[in-house]
Amino acid sequence: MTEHMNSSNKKHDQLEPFIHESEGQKMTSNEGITISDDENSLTAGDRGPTLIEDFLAREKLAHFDRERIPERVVHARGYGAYGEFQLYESLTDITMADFLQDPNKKTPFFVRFSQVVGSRGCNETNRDVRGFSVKFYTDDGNFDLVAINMPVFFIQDAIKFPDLIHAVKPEPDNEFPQGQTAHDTFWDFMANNRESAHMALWIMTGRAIPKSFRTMEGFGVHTYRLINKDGKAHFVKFHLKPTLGVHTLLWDEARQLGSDADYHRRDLWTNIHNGHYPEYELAIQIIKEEDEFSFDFDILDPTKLWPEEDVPLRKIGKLTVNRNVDNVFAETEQSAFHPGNIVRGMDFSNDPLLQGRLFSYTDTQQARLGPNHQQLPINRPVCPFANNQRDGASRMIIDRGKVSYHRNGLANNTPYPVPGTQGGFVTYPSTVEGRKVRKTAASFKDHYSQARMFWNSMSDVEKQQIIGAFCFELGKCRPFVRQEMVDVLAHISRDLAENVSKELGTTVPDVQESTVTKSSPALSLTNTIFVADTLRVGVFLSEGFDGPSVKQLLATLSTAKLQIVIVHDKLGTVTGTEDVKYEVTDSFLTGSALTYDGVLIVGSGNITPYFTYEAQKYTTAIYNHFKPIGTFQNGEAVLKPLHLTSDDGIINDSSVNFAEDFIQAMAQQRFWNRPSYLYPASN
Ligand code: HDE
Repeated sequence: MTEHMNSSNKKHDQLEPFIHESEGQKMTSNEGITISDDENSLTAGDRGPTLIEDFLAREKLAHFDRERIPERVVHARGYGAYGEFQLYESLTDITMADFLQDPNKKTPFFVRFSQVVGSRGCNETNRDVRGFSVKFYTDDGNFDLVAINMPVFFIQDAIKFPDLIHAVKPEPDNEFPQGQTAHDTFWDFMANNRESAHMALWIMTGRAIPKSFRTMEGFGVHTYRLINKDGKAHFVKFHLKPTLGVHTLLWDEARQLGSDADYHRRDLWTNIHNGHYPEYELAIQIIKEEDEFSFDFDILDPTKLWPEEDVPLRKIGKLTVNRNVDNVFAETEQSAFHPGNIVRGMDFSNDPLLQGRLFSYTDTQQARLGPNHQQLPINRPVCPFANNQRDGASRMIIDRGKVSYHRNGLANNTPYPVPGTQGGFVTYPSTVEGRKVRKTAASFKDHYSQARMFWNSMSDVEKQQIIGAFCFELGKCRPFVRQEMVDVLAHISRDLAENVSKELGTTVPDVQESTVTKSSPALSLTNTIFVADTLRVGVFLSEGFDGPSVKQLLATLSTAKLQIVIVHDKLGTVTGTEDVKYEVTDSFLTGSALTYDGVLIVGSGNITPYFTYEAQKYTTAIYNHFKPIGTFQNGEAVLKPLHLTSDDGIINDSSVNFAEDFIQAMAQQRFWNRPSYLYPASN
């Protein structure tokens, strides 16, 4: 039994026999031969050559030589975990999908978060779209929601995907930059493929530099269909909404935090390990089939979103991520997702991007993992499976019997197909008509209206971040490419193009900007959820602090679900009056100001000059990144000499409800009224 064993979870039960423990075992070869010496190769004489007959050394080295498999061509760097999904209310009205019927049923899932561009070892705080793939192990087969953290995509037709990826990957002649979009070929692609104008804005927001996987939304992007038992279909889009809200880094923070390449996986693993299970609500937007043409955009176009104000979200259940993997290679690296993995009660739409994906994913898994990848423990369905497919590399199951064909008499014509009326998967009989053509539908040709709606929906701070991001990204490109992209921006918003141009030395062409005035408040992160749960408070504790009052304060903060990080001059323990002691989590040397969501400076009678110097350095960084600062007892003495120009988000213990006020400030997370020099446009 592993520490994860939970017998009510079918996936955990299924994995259990595959879990292999080496600890406490005698050492053997893969063939089971007991090994007596694992440090010396077999040689002819003490100083002689190694003998080829050394089957033990050969086996060990040959296996090592094959330890790596090809990384995913996109989304190579990713991190996964398990969880359980539970429905809020039955969706029988719109789908037959087995896992969407019974609110009492728990469906296990595996989730993999990823970055699109970088290779497996790239930095996790790079600006990039994030993948959010979920494999639901339903009782009726696997459903994969292969989503990203943005609701739209760069292109409309799958045939352009290799071009997009060639443009965004490191440039082929010199192979840099790694895992980033700030280079010529990417922006040259964006400028010359105008359908990407909307996505260009999304990737310049904080969403492309998420604070953590725990505070990231997921979007299925494409239009799918749900079908009920009467055969009635609805168009739907899938959403995943984190219960902690959507929170992002600032660009300057992302760059500094990048000194830890594992920033996001460390956060996810640690929080799951500590029992702070990330949660996401699964939501759908529904459009009736008869309303397919009622919108000012084509609902099949993946560069368009369905404004939530027009097509409301229906929250249908919750995903709780509650178990780390035992082995990243076996589970996360070998996981294989595919948007074509749908279950009875679902179907695709004609979205041309989705249609192309339906080919690409199985194909890529064949290349990466081989023809039997569905049999790997991580990918197996938890329901029974049987068919006449046989053999191939690394077959894991042993197919018993002579018969591997349909129709047969020898096995009583089994395995047998099940009619749609009795549980078999049936394709929705949508009408298809038209001549074979290679062309973009006229309804797919408006590239600027939703981009403008998105721009209109941003707060001033968000607009500033978008401008700053364009200045950085295009600033890394040659002047020709900068100008190409400013031309695109001018079609969306003249204001945006002018602000970016000021920094880049480009000129704004005289083109008609979009006249769309509509905005969608749901798109602005000022309207996300703000809670204190799991936020990290760096508590700067100096030797000799007032024991009882600090103990009481920290207990209150913990009750509010804040995570306390004790920071001190050095590791070990820090002791206050009445012998109250705390184990130090971070010293000023091992910690990093930007990993705290806020700080609490606790003074004492004997603050050392080193403590003052470091605490002030940390606090300045916290202040410049708009995060809350609390001072307790004479912690104020550390803060005062900094002469901070705004006291917005700075709480001192003269406040009557100090603990509550500080908790509330933590929940607010950023105080934008402070002066900012983070972006050129803010000067
Ligand atoms: Fe993917 N994509 N993609 N993609 N994608 C892959 O499959 C592809 C697209 C997405 O965690 C690959 O197993 C094409 C949209 C995620 O393992 C590959 C097109 C969306 C992941 C592939 C798209 C995605 C992938 C690479 C254009 C959001 C990570 C390795 C039609 C809705 C899955 C692999 C994981 C991975 C192809 C566009 C999301 C090559 C051809 C749109 C989250 O098959």
